[in-house]
Amino acid sequence: MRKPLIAGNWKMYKTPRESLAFLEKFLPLVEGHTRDEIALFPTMSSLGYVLEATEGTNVRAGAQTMHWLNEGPYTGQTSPTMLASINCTHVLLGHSERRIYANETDDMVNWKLKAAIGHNLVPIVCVGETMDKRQSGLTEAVLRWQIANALNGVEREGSEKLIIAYEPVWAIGTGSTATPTVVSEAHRIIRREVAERLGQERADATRIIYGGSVKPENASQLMAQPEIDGALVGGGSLDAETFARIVKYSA
Ligand code: G2H
Repeated sequence: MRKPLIAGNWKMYKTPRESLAFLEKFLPLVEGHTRDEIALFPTMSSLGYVLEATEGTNVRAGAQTMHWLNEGPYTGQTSPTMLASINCTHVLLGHSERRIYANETDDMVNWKLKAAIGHNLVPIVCVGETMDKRQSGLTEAVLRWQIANALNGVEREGSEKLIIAYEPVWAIGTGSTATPTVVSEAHRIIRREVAERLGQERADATRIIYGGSVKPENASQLMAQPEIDGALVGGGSLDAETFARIVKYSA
């Protein structure tokens, strides 16, 4: 039984003050909600405040990225040790915006995943094809390649917390959500590849969530698919009431 995860990726939005104002509205709206896990991914400047304000609630918080090393001369970076030291529990890895704008490679995602596992963080590895690749019939090849590289050298033991987010690049922030059928097919490809790398049992237990223009209007249809174990929500997570409706799959 895979418990769904509904995660809000705030990208480069919200000051600490705005983050806390969101929580003041959001926490009462989802109080007592246990059907799904809920997590928020604020900017690094807000993360400490959000972690403190969500302590003891049913809402977790994580980082949008991290470095794979524990410390060093890497200006602008935050390490897994630093995240763990502020009781941060989750981390997004390889989001397509990191791959595109910060030149994050499959190798880096792999190093980061191993570091996250080593620090007992919940890693959410993002994969997804561009429209170009989909139109060239290369969706399966891209997804298998990204998963195979991310999991290179990752052992079954220790990968219990692994979550994969399928985020087709063409559906991100565009308003055009992938249909439940398209998403389910992609999730099946991903699960098969995870099974090849980590065994069927681990693959069956691994949550695969969908991201790309998830909104209250399409959440229930997506979440009704047995292959979809949750959502990674960008734009739809910025407003407390809207995100609470997504958490409750209520249009
Ligand atoms: C995909 C998603 C959140 P949005 O990036 O990770 O964003 O819901 O705005 O498409």
